[in-house]
Amino acid sequence: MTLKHYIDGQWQQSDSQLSFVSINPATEQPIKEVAAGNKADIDKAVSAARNAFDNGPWPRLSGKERGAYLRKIAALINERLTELAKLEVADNGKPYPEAEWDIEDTAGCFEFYAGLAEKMDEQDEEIIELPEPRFTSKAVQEPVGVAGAIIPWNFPMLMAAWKVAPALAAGCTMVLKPSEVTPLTAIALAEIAQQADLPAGVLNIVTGTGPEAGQPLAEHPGVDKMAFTGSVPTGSKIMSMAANQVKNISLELGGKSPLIIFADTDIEQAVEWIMFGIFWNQGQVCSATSRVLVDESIYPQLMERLVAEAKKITIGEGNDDGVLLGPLVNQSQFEKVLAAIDKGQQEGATLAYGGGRPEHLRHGYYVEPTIFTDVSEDAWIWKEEIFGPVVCVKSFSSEEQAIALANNSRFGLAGAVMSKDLQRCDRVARALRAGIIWVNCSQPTFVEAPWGGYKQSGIGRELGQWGLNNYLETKQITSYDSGQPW
Ligand code: TXE
Repeated sequence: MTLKHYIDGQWQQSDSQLSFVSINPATEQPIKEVAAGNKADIDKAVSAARNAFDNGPWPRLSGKERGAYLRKIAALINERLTELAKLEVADNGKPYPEAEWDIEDTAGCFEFYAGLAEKMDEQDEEIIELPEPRFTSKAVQEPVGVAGAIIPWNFPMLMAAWKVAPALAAGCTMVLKPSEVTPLTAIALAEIAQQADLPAGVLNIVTGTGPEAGQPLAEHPGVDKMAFTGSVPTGSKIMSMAANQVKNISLELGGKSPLIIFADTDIEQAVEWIMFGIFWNQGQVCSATSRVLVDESIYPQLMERLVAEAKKITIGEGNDDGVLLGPLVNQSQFEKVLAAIDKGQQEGATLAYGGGRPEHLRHGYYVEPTIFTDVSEDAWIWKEEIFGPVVCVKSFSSEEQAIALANNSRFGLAGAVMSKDLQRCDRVARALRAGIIWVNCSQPTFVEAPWGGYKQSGIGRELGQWGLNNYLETKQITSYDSGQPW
């Protein structure tokens, strides 16, 4: 049975009558057939969202009422936690414990934005002090309207939540297109929305490819705002499509995030954060620690410990006990990562560990944890996002050199610094040109704190109050009270 689109509160077949197959990357076997959406499906979904926004109750409900729906969604996600985590493992390949964090965080994201929706009732307007006593002015916040969201495959359900939860909290209605690589938990989210009695048209989910379903969504004149997470080239296309209609956009794109390790850092801790930073989710993380800069005085010891720990990583099917590294998400990502490793070797970098498909795994898109050293600053593998379990390690001789090396990138999503000298950490954190900086750690992400990139890593911030603001317009209302007008 082909899984359908969720449009206007109903399960609808695709206009195309076509479907595509979602593949389990550990077995390379099909999981489910999913409707292949096209422009006609997107048109239907956008008119449902438009109607729900223009004529339906959603934007007119109080924040408390919207918050109650979001809390119900969170509760239903938590009720299905194990099942959803298993679905994520099957569709994406990640180890089960990581999938469980994702689903817990997905529920947490809906809870958090329920809280912000509730607060909106009290913070409905801000009075503005004017130098002119004859006038009073206030700023009010209103939902942007119909929001479109296009998301990737690395954290399928969590990335849906990062967009759906704040949009709905703000009073927007939404059309979501999940990645064609991992559509299954987004479809489960639609079931949950239906079970939570979310009014029809508030959340619509159309599955399909980027060109067939994503592009008509981004180009649609009925969409007031586009939110996108994915690659730089696709983000750039979305930006051009939005430009034609001067559409509000937010983009969360790739990265090549550095971790700077100073000589006074505990080497064992440094190794732990590097390993987590680059190997969790198979390195398919926009903020992954893909460049490591180490003070030259501790470089040899750190490399020795890093390689020793990488050797211990258990690779295998995400549901198996003790597995730390699952398969990459699909064949194309597998080939892309192996080609990048090849390129690194051709460019003259030293392969300190890994570099291929593990010999004992004959099926599945598995790549060993891979560590490169002697990487030149001009090397492709130093500059470009690989999006796999591949880390480049380089030494430095001064703080200035470390900062310069870290900042010499077209990306600026995240960065990290480790040292016992907290003043130095703060100095370096401020000098790094990136939107997220971790001190003495790497990767921990909190729904309360802003998330987004500098430079080509994107535009705008998600999460926290910043995430809600993405879906709000600010309106000025100024009144003439009394006295001489001019
Ligand atoms: O990304 P795309 P892909 C990076 C990572 C990865 C590379 C390619 O380096 O190797 O991107 O991955 C939709 N109009 N990241 O090809 O194309 C597509 O259907 C509208 C980093 O999967 O950006 C999917 O839903 N939509 C990233 C979404 O865009 C289009 C996470 C992302 O796919 C479209 C993922 C079009 N013309 C990959 N073409 C991160 N920042 O976390 C595609 N899409």
